[in-house]
Amino acid sequence: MLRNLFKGGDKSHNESDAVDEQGSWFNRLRSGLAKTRDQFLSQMSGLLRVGRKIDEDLMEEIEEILIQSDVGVDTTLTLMDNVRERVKAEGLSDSSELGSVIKSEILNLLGPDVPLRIENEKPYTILVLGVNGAGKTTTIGKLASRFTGNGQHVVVAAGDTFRAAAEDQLAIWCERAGAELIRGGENAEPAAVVFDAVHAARHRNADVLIVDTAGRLHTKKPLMDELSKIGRVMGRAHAGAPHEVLLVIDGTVGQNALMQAKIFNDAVPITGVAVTKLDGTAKGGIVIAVNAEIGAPVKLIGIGEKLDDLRDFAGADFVEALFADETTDA
Ligand SMILES: Nc1nc2c(ncn2[C@@H]2O[C@H](COP(=O)(O)OP(=O)(O)OP(=O)(O)O)[C@@H](O)[C@H]2O)c(=O)[nH]1
Ligand SMILES: [Mg+2]
Repeated sequence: MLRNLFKGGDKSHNESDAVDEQGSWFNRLRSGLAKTRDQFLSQMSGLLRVGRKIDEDLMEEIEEILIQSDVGVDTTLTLMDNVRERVKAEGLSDSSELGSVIKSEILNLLGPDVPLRIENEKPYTILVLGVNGAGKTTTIGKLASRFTGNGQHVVVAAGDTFRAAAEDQLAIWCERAGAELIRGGENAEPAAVVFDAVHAARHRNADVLIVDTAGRLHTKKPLMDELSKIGRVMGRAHAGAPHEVLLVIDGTVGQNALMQAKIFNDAVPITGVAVTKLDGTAKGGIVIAVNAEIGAPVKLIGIGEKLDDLRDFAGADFVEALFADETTDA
């Protein structure tokens, strides 16, 4: 069943299912992150072997690996400052003791897990932003399936009206998911389409409204103006909307994605981030930097193109998967 594909998406499954799901979920996560892990862990495990003294040279080598994995300079420095403090406070001297400290400091930076959940708000409105090709429409399709699989009534707004193909792609996903699509046609005013969609969702007593938007021209002011207008229009049509502003980031883009995020955040304050395409990159370290740099938690990660490859982000699982090799307890 569809809802079983999403971790935590179904409260009714029994415990053995949960264990199977958990096991295969972790393996999928592990293989989805293989490229990042291979680069990260192979270098890291060499450094963290027993018998090497913890000194500044070692710390700098670790910093280099983190930066190469696209954790980013600022976040890496913060992380390693925290690690240095722990080493001092706990009087650690052997490099083999560092792994668990690094893991727990990464977890600290990630902050608590904040999964995307439909709260008691009808309709719960999700505005999806991100640059061209980041994975917005795909993520919306996967989310719509997840919600309809849970028996929720879903309306999707085709706010990307710049090209007909964008609506058609969304229409296919909606049909597959059993969600209702509100579209205005090519070149319709996006804010007007979204306004109609909020009213339609209210009128039909929908549980969830998800709004797709255009991604191109993110450096040009008109698109950002258009996005803030969409945000304002949603709030006018339904108090409190948008409840979730989900920024979709392409994990293969690396640090540039964080720069883009700041521009989007100025247009509409972001409440959560989905990092897609982690299966295609060795630079998955970007996930560690998101919360520290954007101030919004990673809520979803994409580790492939299949429906169940969009996952709730769980920091502890992510860190374990990053460090897990054959000799590590998963
Ligand atoms: N490998 C992989 N591919 C993904 C993932 N998520 C999305 N994609 C692919 O990325 C491509 C772009 O995704 P879209 O959803 O069309 O991106 P978009 O942000 O809507 O793009 P625009 O509408 O052009 O702004 C598609 O081919 C998706 O299948 C993922 O987690 N892993
Ligand atoms: Mg799209």
